Amino acid sequence: MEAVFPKPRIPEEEYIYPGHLACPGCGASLSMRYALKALGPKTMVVIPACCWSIIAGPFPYSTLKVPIYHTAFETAASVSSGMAAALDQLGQGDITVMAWAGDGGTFDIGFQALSGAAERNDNILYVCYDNEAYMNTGIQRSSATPYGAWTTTTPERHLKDRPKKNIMEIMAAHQIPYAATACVAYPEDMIQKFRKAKTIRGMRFIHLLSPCPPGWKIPDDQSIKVTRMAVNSKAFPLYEVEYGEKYRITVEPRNIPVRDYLKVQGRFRNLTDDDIRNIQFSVNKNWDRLQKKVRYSE
Ligand SMILES: Cc1ncc(C[n+]2csc(CCOP(=O)(O)OP(=O)(O)O)c2C)c(N)n1
Ligand code: SF4
Repeated sequence: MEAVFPKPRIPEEEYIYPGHLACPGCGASLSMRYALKALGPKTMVVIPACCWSIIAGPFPYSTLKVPIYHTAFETAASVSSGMAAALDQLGQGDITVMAWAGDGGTFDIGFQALSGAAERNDNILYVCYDNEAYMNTGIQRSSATPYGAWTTTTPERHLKDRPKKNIMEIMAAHQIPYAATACVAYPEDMIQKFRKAKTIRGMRFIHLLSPCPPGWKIPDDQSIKVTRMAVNSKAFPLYEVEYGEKYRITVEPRNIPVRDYLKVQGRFRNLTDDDIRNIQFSVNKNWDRLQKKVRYSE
């Protein structure tokens, strides 16, 4: 008898053309593909300087079937706020304005504009695709780079010695209507979060872990597997926060040791057993804290 498979819940419509300029296995390009499947054609995308400035292609070409506005590194949020206000004035407030920035453009250089937009509760969807370094300019450390990672500015014997900035907690502290983490290894979860974000008015923030084979030093065909390990080791929990206080875990992790996630990536090749124990300790601590917040929300 022929097997009957359930209908996939991922929309079939494509808003990204094949043949774009990302490296093979790039999580940031797949992230955009899923995001637009969820948001649909009434979307405008604002892109500051980052890998996506290249992936989108040189003017007048475009990888996307929706409009893109390329802007300066630090201005994704302020440009998006202005566009959303203008669309409101034109009676086109049903268009989703999506800022789409890397971790450098979000955690670091674009942070002031992002915090301003969040404090004003501007009507934008701000998405950070986080590949945990400044990849476009050759793998330099950002404040999203995890403790112990190799980058060109945190080379061997000078590995990153500070923890990753907790951007979700910072955004939650602005008490914005919606903040969520997501990743390409769980596309249904990701699409559900983008759909939810689309229905909310005001500031929405989505933090996407986006694997980068050259930056993480993994084979091109391992991006999804490695990202799934990030979730299952609790290094990158999948959850959402409403108005800064209602926390919900959306994918229950399988509880694998963080060592398994670190060991498959060349950027963590220099870690000692002690380093890995310390990382496991802080992953456990963050996970406990998150669970307490979930319990407090109930
Ligand atoms: C004000 C300013 N400083 C530096 C640069 C050079 N620059 C372009 S892209 C980039 C790195 C972007 O990193 P990230 O936001 O993490 O995105 P990714 O490259 O990883 O996609 C830098 C430093 C710039 N364009 N503008
Ligand atoms: S460097 Fe990394 S983020 Fe940039 S296009 Fe290549 S795989 Fe994607």
